Amino acid sequence: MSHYKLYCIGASGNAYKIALYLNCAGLDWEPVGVEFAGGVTRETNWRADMNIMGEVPVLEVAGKRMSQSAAILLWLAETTGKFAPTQDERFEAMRWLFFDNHKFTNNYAMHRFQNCLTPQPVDPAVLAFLRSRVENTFAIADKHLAERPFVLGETVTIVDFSMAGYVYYPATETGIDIAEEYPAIDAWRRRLAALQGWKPPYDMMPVGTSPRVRTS
Ligand SMILES: N[C@@H](CCC(=O)N[C@@H](CS)C(=O)NCC(=O)O)C(=O)O
Repeated sequence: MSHYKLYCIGASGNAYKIALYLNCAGLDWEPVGVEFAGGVTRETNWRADMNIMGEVPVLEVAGKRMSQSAAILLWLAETTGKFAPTQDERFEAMRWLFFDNHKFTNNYAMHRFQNCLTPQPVDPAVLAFLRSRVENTFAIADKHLAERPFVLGETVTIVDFSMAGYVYYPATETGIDIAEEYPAIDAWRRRLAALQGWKPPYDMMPVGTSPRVRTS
């Protein structure tokens, strides 16, 4: 049995943050599928046993279960030393992790969900609102990444894995073409994709049940 068990689904970019970290760090891990599309994360027992917050990812290590990708990444960096920010970088790491959770990942993931994962097409006004939030946030990250190879500077850290959660899902799902619209984010994600251990999300987590991707 692997040391790290990641409860996840292919469609979850928040889970991908952890999967990508574990694989690039060369750690002994396995993805464990969650029946997400069947609604298991809403069940009382699942919440009691796995995560009171009703979300994936959950990381299990030696009987301990943890949720919230940023908290998990911080814990992994502290316990393994891999891709850890230096002491001097700690404040900056937290700043970008909060920015990622509140805006960078959140707006993009919401836009993708409404674009292709809801059972029925949504009101175009909803997509327009979320797109404007993504544009604002991605412009900030694009400017930042135009001036340095990785989020904290010269070295890959957990912050890069956090912000990379959704950037490899196809533009047909997200409805936003990073390669076309955000050249610095595109160059950054290609630098990360050159890391040993990198794989795209659905290859990294071919488990569980994800919501069906709508094509119209
Ligand atoms: N801030 C959380 C977000 C986790 C999250 O939103 N997970 C989604 C899948 S990507 C989920 O399980 N959603 C279920 C729900 O909101 O009911 C993290 O970083 O782990």
